[in-house]
Amino acid sequence: MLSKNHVITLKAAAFLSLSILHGTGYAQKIPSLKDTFKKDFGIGTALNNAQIDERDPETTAFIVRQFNMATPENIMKSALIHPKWDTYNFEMADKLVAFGKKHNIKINGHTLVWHSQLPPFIRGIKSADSIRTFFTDHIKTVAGRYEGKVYSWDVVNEALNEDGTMRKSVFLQYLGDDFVTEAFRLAQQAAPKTELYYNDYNNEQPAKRAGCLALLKKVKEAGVRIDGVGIQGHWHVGRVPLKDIEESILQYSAMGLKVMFTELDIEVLPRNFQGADVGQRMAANAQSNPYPDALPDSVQQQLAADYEALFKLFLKHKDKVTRVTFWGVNDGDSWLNGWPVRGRTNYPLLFDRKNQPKPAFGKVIALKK
Ligand code: 9MR
Repeated sequence: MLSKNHVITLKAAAFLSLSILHGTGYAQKIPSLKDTFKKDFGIGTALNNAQIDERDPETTAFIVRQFNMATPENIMKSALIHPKWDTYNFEMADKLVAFGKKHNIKINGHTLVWHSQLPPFIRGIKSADSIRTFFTDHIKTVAGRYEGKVYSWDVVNEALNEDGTMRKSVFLQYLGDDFVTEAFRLAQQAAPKTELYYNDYNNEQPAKRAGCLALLKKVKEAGVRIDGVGIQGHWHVGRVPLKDIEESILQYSAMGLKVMFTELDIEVLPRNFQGADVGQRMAANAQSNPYPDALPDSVQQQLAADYEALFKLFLKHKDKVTRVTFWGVNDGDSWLNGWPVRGRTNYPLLFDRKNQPKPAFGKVIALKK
């Protein structure tokens, strides 16, 4: 039987070890992803406003130790950076560039042309001329401003449907099929020294991949520069399509493109569809948030095995894969806590809500030991 004093002592000891774990220097005690994969590929993360603002010094130290590349999760999207027809708001994007410079983190701009998160004034435009003016001014202004300041751009994001045909976006509707080539042409003029990429989700799936290969071939055949393709990598635990991913690495790189995994996370909660179409939602029910307190060990182990298999594959093709970016620093930051059902507790990344490494982190690091 433990006495009351013993219990207090035990609690104090637990508290002390936790404080040591979280205190100054904690970030330095665990292995670093970017150092571990230094000779293989870049390791990136998505950054939100609080992280770019460096509101918490421990978080900043953690980010700087783990990652050497970063993509803004939202602040460079057109609704935020170009809120009105003739008004741009560069404040946060400038801060991000300064963050990257200060901490030696390469920035991937995200994104110049996307059908989602468009400024509200777009809805009022009903002429091809005006859409073309917006499209041209936007690319020239934003890509031009950050030339020499960002390392790369996701020039066009998510232009394809699941069957490989072109998505019916406002750009397709008013500018026609060639808008993708035109976007790269404009980006190339405004940012001749910046790497230019096409980015999408599910573009490792055979039908969408075929459409993606054809689209990117068209850009190349027009004599316009495109440097790489991003496979976002929003996958599901126990169902990571390794074979399709490997085929995709081989086929995209055979076209002379760098291959990147740009928004990696592995969903562990129930979902009745695959992908990352932000327009899709799911109704909440009694089963939709099964792990509000902790991830069961069996799922944790499956998640670890999935990440291990993925990184094994990335390493096998390290001559073709140039970057692996996680869509968030830790589980608490992930957009998957709010989509496609609001208010869930999700566990898709390598670090838990306190930036503690999960078993998946250990498996990934162990591949290089
Ligand atoms: O993670 C982003 C989330 O905070 C936004 O609410 C959402 C809105 O569209 O966009 C998320 O990021 C998306 C990325 O920009 C493009 N691919 C899918 C990502 C997840 O939805």
